Amino acid sequence: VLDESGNAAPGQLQDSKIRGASDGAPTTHPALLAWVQQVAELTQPAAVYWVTGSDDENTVLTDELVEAGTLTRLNPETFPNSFAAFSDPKDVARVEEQTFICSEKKEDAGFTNNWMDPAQMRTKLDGLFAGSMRGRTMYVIPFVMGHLDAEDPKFGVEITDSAYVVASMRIMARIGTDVLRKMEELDNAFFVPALHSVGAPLAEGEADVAWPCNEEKWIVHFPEDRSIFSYGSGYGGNALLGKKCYALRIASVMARDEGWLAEHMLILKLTSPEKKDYYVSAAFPSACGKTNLALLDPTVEGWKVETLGDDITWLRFGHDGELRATNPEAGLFGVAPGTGWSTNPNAMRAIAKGNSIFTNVALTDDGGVWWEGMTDEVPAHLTDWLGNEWTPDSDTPAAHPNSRFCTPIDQIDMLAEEYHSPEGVPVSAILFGGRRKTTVPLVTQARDWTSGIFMGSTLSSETTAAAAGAVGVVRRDPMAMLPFMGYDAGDYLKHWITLSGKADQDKLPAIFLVNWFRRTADGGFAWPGFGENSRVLKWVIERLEGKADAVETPIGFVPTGDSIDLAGLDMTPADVEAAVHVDPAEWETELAGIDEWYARFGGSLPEELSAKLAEVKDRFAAA
Ligand code: GTP
Ligand code: SPV
Ligand code: MN
Repeated sequence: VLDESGNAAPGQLQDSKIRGASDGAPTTHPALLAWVQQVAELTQPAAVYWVTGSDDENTVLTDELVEAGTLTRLNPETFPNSFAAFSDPKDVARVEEQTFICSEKKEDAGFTNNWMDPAQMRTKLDGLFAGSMRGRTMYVIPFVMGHLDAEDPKFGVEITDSAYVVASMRIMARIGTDVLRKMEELDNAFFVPALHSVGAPLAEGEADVAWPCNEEKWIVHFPEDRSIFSYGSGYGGNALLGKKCYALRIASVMARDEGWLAEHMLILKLTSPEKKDYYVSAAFPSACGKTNLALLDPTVEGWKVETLGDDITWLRFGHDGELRATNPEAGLFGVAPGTGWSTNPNAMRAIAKGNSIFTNVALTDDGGVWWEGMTDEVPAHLTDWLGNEWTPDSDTPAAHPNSRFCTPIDQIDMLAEEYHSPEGVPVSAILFGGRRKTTVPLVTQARDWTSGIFMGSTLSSETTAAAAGAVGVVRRDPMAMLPFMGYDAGDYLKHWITLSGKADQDKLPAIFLVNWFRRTADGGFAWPGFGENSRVLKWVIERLEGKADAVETPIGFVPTGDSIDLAGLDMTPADVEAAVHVDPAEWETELAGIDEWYARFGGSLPEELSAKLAEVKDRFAAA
């Protein structure tokens, strides 16, 4: 049953009751062995399986998931080695109401996070996890966020009772035996323990359901311990614990303590017609356009875009004082609806190579997948994400609005080679953006670095289907991190200010605020978006080069009507002027909203930012 490394062979399991979870385990890492043993005793799985990450193992696991009805195998000719999963209809998005930061002190979690006393929470979790894996296999997934050969690799181990999570984590992160060996080599390195259970134990002989989960869901972080507990959900950011839970919430706390930044950002590389390379990071809230911008197919003449990351960026000031960005992930967990051959051909080409897991999309009659916006032509017949017959006359969407594709990042043809470099890339510009129908211009350049942090701190956006709850409500989402800051929001903003204050001020990136979602009076988009956003990127870079014109407004610099390249686009400079218009009446309301927002920070708001707010108000008053 065990191979030479002492691991169970693919598809064969260790029986935890007979031998104990750590007997025959493929590691000598003492803290890991002890934790696995302790979790097995608490959760009582039928078997323990140490994940190697091999292709054979993945084949066995996905075969089992197909057998169990969790995965549907797609047509191998059109979607090789690809699968569709359909979740419980009540388990379709991150659950922010049930997400907790259990710091020792309540004020360290801050007003943006749910908090519970850690001792009380531990008692609660012990109760929930006791016996929670009965009748199931407990999988142990060693993983690293970022590069295995990074200077200080960030290890984690996820224990989960969901094979769907194992198959998805294999796409989203570097996992398995190589990681385990590296942890051992580095003196049995520290790892973030991340415990996940769908919270659906099986009694002897009880049949399983396709998507086990629990009505009760808890996504809990202990920032001081650097540990994660997730109970009751099998979906995305709730369950793939390397992603939001580790690489943002826990990593943001590590970053605060170690002097770097963990951000909800994409990274892209732009090459100008003069063959100069620039790297741009952009923070937009969930389902507000990061993946689309990262994979942009430029429409503007002579410019090239390559991608490095689409969701999470770790930023460090390098030895030369420049801000360097890396992507800690290995896959895309992208919003399916709106991703199509016309809007995002690079994503479509990556998906078409196979090796993908789709969740809550619709199925075509020939064993493929479909979602709203994938093709201009709507199929005459589909099976919708709920398993119902669907035709274009149906009045519900075929795919859930938060349906996702999960695809290895190295299947992207336009992946920049620098993705593979642990040193990362120097960032020239940072964009903050949100989804706003009014008020916020297409693009605004911050007057200076601190004004840019002010823009980030007041970022606002309409809520989307990426989180459970109402959609379309405007909320403040500082640096697009509202659901992902692992500590007090004021301290988080202060960290941006103090960290950058120590950096080489001449090398700080320029900061811009963007809004692809502004509407015109007739309700249409004021800007065509998607590939056309390359025209805005061109303006951004030309601002850095001192080549593009701008108009000064109280909130910063916006393009003149003719400084945005409109060649080949059915738009006029007057349309650009409308898209970047700063309306004093709208801004009066906006500034009142910012006042309310800042009031919520109490004493923890950095005074540099209240000073910036006063400055913007003065500029409006003087205008
Ligand atoms: P998360 O993965 O949830 O963090 O989302 P994301 O920020 O990567 O958003 P994504 O790029 O997946 O886009 C979300 C939705 O916004 C999709 O339905 C897109 O079609 C739509 N979208 C993205 N970019 C644009 C744009 O430039 N203009 C318009 N109108 N819609 C866009
Ligand atoms: C987001 O909601 O920002 C996502 C999807 O990227 S999830 O992984 O579910 O967090
Ligand atoms: Mn995201």
